[in-house]
Amino acid sequence: MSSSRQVVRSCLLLVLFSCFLWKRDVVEGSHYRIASIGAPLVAPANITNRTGYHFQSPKNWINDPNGPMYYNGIYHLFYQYNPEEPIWGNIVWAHSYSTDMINWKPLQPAIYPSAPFDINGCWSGSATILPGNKPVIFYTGIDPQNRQVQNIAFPKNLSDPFLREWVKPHYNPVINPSGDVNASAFRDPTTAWYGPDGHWRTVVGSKQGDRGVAILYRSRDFINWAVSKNPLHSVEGTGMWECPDFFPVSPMTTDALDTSAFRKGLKHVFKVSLDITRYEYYTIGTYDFVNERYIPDGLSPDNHTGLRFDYGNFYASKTFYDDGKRRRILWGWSNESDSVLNDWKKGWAGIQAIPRAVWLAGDGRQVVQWPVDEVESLRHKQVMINKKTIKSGGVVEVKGIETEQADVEVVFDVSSCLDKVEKFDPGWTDPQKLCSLKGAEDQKGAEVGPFGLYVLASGDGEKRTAVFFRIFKDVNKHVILMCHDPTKSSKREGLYKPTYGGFVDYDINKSAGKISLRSLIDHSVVESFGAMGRTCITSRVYPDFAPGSKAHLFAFNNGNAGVKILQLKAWEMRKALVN
Ligand code: DQQ
Repeated sequence: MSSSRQVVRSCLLLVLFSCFLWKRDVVEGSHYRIASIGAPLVAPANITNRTGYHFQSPKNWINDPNGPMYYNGIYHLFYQYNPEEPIWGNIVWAHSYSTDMINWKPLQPAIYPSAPFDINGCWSGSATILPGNKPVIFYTGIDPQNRQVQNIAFPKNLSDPFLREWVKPHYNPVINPSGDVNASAFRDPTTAWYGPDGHWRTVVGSKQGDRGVAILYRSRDFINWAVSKNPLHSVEGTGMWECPDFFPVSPMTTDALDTSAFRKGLKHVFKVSLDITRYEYYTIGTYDFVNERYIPDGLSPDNHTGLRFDYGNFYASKTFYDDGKRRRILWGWSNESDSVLNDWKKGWAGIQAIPRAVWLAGDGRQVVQWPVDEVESLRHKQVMINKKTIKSGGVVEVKGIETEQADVEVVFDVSSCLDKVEKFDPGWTDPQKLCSLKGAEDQKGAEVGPFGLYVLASGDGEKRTAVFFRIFKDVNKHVILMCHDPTKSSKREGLYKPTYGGFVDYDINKSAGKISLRSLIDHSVVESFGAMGRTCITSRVYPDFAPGSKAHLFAFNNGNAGVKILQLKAWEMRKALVN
């Protein structure tokens, strides 16, 4: 190769590599340059693989959900948004509202760089409703020295039902990175909670060396904040804690609690988004109010072998208490796994997963999640399959509906073969690796499973995303693995197609051999809920069907033992009105 061609080639590689870095959200240095504040969000760009009922913006880049809240009968969702390009940068808080969390209307950006305390970017944060029904936003601003500081903003006019304009008091920032706090790792304040001592508290994500830290602050008036002697929680070796979330749950009922609920016997959930793995982990534990500490239960390891809301592409999540329907709602961002080049071609990047109700499981060992009921209003034409056995190596096609935009609920019955399952190796501690190792096809030693669904499949089944279970026997209990395998989802170049997996902590014997699976399918996203929401996995896939051909849906079984579909219901989904 001539040297000039080599130079051109290296430059091209360099450009592509830097795009990749931006894309993975690793580089979050921010230089603010934006011309279009206040401009209405414009019509959709290219519709290739664009979702039909997931939250997204008409064009450009979106990431973290910010400050979700329910206020005077209206749901608000803010989100990290680049008004100019389909890559991360120029970050503002875009704003949409809804009455059902499924259909959304856009408003002008609520918060955008305008003052020294946020001139280099308005990063993630949350909303709190203060006494007198007054919302306040807490967010991270990037100041002229690129320090991360915490600011507040209030609605300009409380009688505007849409809370269109937000005002930032001149006394911002209200929290500075003082003492030995790392000013470039100090962000994402949580919804504040009100303690019985008359103080508000919030935590800000940070790191000290390699130790992930949730720094705790206290305030009487939401303006003057004092740092607590100890962090609320910290764990060595976990790196930067982004988007912490902290909320109470009740071990007695599935009823949700306001973030400030405080009484004996409550448990708390503490979640962090780990910058080094780009996955989230949560624990369930006790909030020791007197010593200002959160102590995770021994049951849930507090590091990257821990519990996850979602074992797939789901990050920077945030919950809020919906006092309209008395539930806690979880929002999470699902990044593209398409090539950056294609994001540019599409003109958009990033979606929010369907909001999920979240509550503590009856056994107290984990949380359970379920898509908000409102999504069912999009259910349209329905088909059903009852009591059908899928023999080893067989498939059953779900016919009669369009399945590119669908909701599927299936209950499998494996009671007849639970005594035949293969042996579990206790060395298999990483479910994601196990899913890649075993795959959806593997029949070597496979007795019960892999069985599940092929979604977004071509008619010949060659292209497909597999959503499946595989069951093993440990010494005295069954071990259930749930996986998403998108390796055959598309033949297009440059896609990131990781296999995802999680164990399902579920006693299949107690349910007489039955296990359920629900998948929300929407063009380029598949969100699956195993065992009624005990294990959840989200994947982004980009099926490249031949022109004019449609997506197909199959139930499959690649284990040796026959598996019965007790009941399968599938609905075509209507398009939601999204922004
Ligand atoms: N994204 C925001 C940060 C946050 C990160 C910047 C998580 O505030 O830590 O867009 O995705």
